[in-house]
This record gives sequence, structure tokens and C-alpha cells, in this order.
Amino acid sequence: IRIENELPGALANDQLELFYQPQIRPEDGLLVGVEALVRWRHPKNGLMLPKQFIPVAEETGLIGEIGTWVLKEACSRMEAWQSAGGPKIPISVNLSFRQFRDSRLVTFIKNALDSCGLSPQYLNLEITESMMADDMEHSRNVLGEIRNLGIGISLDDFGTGYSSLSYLRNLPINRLKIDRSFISDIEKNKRDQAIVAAIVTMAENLWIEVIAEGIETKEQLATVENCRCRAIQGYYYSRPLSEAEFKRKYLFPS
Ligand code: G
Ligand code: G
Ligand code: MN
Ligand code: NA
Repeated sequence: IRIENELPGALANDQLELFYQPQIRPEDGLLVGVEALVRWRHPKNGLMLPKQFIPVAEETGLIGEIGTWVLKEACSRMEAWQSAGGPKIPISVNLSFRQFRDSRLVTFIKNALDSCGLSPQYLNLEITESMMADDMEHSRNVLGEIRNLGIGISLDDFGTGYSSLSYLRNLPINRLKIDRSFISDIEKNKRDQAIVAAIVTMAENLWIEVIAEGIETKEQLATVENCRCRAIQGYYYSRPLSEAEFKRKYLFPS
């Protein structure tokens, strides 16, 4: 059976799951946020990663329903964790191109927040530069509406697009995530160090938060900290975790 034929069943049969990757402030090890990442608990193939089914979902249009499910689930988990005394941190959700272009997006987001009662400041949406490319004017309007609701916007994979700086200039984002291609070699590569340091300084002056992605080693961490980057996400701290593990290790450690 092909993935596209099975995918509708994934939703209907409750086979989608969110995993959670912590975002940490290295200075004191504090949890400052979390990114929700979708998984498909496939009855035969086991746990499937987004790259194995998100592209198919985009093509078939099922990404709309999946994205709506992800938004609702992420918001309701965060609300439940906070109600149980967990930390007041935002949860990040990845948007797909199709979702971003759907005229009902803002309604879907409001519904996700309203249905569980999560305050908008605890939701953050991750968009990529490539999603903005073909219609900057539209992108700016949609993002403006979302920001006006009090929701955060992260520019994901920052630095890999064709005109990263014009996105920063034109879009109402409040956080950027430095792409892991700038990090993988950073402890040896002076050019990458210069770029990351410049991104951090620029973002500071624009009042935009910065998070470095893909930190895997303590050398990378030290180098990035030296560039004055104050938040990181990466395997060095943790891979994406199941909810149970994320709660035990990060939300409610004993
Ligand atoms: O989860 P992984 O750790 O394998 O994620 C790979 C990529 O899949 C991420 O970079 C992200 O862009 C994408 N992704 C993960 N979860 C979601 C989701 O809920 N919706 C969309 N559209 N993309 C996602
Ligand atoms: O930003 P994006 O949505 O593309 O990021 C999430 C993806 O990055 C997920 O697939 C996650 O598993 C992956 N990821 C997170 N931290 C690391 C890391 O330290 N190294 C590598 N190689 N991938 C990472
Ligand atoms: Mn992301
Ligand atoms: Na990224």
C-alpha cells in the first residue's frame, strides 16, 4: 500500500503523535521553549518521520487537516502542562506552505487557541524563508494579523533563503532560528563564526530573538555562546522526545 493511500487513515485512526524538542538557554540550562514535531506511529513501519510523509501530505492536500490537528494538539498539550504547574514557555509549531496560503489559517489558529484556552503568547509559529518568496505582500499581511493576536513568529532555517535580509526587513517576525548549516562546522570555520556573530548582533538591534539550531557538541555550544547566542536547540541537549519523556526530563523533573 502506498503512503498516500494510508495517510488519511493516520488521522482517522489517531496514529499521529507529537514529539517535543527542548529549547535551552545554556547560561543556566533553563528551558525557554519547545518545538513540536509530528510523527506517524505507523502500524507496520513503526515511527515515521515528517520527511517520510509531510511531502506527500503537501501534494495530496491532506497537510491542511494534519496541520490543523498539529496546531490543536500542540496548544492543548501546552495548556494542560501549564495547568499542571509546568513552565510558562511557548510551544513552536511548523507551518507548511499550503497552510500558510490557506485563507482560513487565522481562523484555524484562533480555534486551536480558543478550544483549549491557551493564551496566544505561548504559541509560536515557525515559517521558512522559502514560503514567503513568491508573495511578500501577502506574507506580510498574514503574519501581521497573526502577530496582532499576540502569537510569536519564528523565521526557521534562517540564512538559507535567497533574500534573508529582506525578509527580516519586511516581515513582522520576533524570532529567527539560525539554520544548522551554519553550525555544523562552526568550531573550526571562522567564516561561520563571523556570520553567526553578525546575525546575533543584527537581531539584537532589531529586537528579534535568536536561537541556534543543530547544536550537537559542547565545542559547537561554546563557539555559539562566544558569538553571544543565548538560546539553542539541538541533540547536544536532546533529540525530540515523546510527551512522556519530555515531561519527565524537562517539564516535571523530580
Ligand atoms: O522531526 P524532524 O525532527 O525529523 O523534522 C523534520 C522537518 O519536518 C522539520 O524541519 C519540520 O520543518 C518538518 N515538520 C515537523 N513537524 C511538522 C509539522 O507538524 N508540520 C509541518 N508542516 N512540518 C513539520
Ligand atoms: O527547524 P526544523 O523544523 O527544520 O528543525 C527540526 C529538525 O531538526 C528535526 O528534524 C530535528 O530532529 C532536527 N534536529 C534538531 N536538532 C538537531 C541536531 O542537533 N542535529 C541534527 N542533525 N538535526 C537536528
Ligand atoms: Mn522548525
Ligand atoms: Na530549521
